[in-house]
Amino acid sequence: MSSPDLVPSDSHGDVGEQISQLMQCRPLSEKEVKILCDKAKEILVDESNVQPVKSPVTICGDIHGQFHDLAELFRIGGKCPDTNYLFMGDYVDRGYYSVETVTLLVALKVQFPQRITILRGNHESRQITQVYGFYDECLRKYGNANVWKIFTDLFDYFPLTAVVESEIFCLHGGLSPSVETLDNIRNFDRVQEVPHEGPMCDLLWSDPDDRCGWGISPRGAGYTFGQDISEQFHHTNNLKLIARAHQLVMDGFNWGHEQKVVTIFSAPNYCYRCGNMASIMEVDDCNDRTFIQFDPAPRRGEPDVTRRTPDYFL
Ligand SMILES: [Mn+2]
Repeated sequence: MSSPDLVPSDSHGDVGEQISQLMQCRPLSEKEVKILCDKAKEILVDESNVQPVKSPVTICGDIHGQFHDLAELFRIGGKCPDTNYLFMGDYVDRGYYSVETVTLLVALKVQFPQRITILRGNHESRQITQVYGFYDECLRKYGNANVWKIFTDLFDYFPLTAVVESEIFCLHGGLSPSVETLDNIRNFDRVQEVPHEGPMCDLLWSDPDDRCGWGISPRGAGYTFGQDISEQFHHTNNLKLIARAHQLVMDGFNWGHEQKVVTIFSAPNYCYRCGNMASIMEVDDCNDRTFIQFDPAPRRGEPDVTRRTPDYFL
């Protein structure tokens, strides 16, 4: 049974119109989602496991269904396609608007395939989304699990990693003891559910650590990796930086391993209660990097709903 009050009628299949509708936080119909995801699959299937990306580009971390904060991100970072974007996964779960968030990003991918790259996070998975909110949200908003099935089938096609100008290696989690070179990553078949172990799992689950070498991850998936591991990976693959997401950091970004690794987190006040700032990393056409931090967008129903003067550049 559909929920007509929650899901507006078809916007006639025009992706530009759908993007306008989604920017107002109004989800598409199930039929529109199916057509949109079919188009997205045709684009994503041709992308590499290590998708090459050109600068300038703005690199973003976890969003987790915080739609109004994603709108704020576009307000301060610039709209796509005026600004090129690289998102490093975890679009769904936790927040209340996973449907609108992931549909908007997929619609932007379809409309501007050269302007936005959307990598896979550990939450872009059938198993994880059944526990952390996306599945339930789809049931609530559409009355059945069809939209959840359509999206989780599409997630299998999302690229796992990207490299900006052969310098910045971007991925959701981190390194893997089974991966020495970028060619190792290029050579495996990513079109599958995120496995419980192995290189594809590690890339989406691992975290950098202060301890040297490989460690057992407290998450129960992936590994921790030390500065020695990061340095060896940079050396082998002629890289300058690993940009990754996956961990809440209170300033929105956090350097590790003597600036060989940076964590970027783009969900301000994560889960509407963590009190953290969010950030995005702009890489300009000289490959110079600037972080822009931002606060949560005002939420409906909260006392302060007026727009504040932006102080993001302080
Ligand atoms: Mn994650």
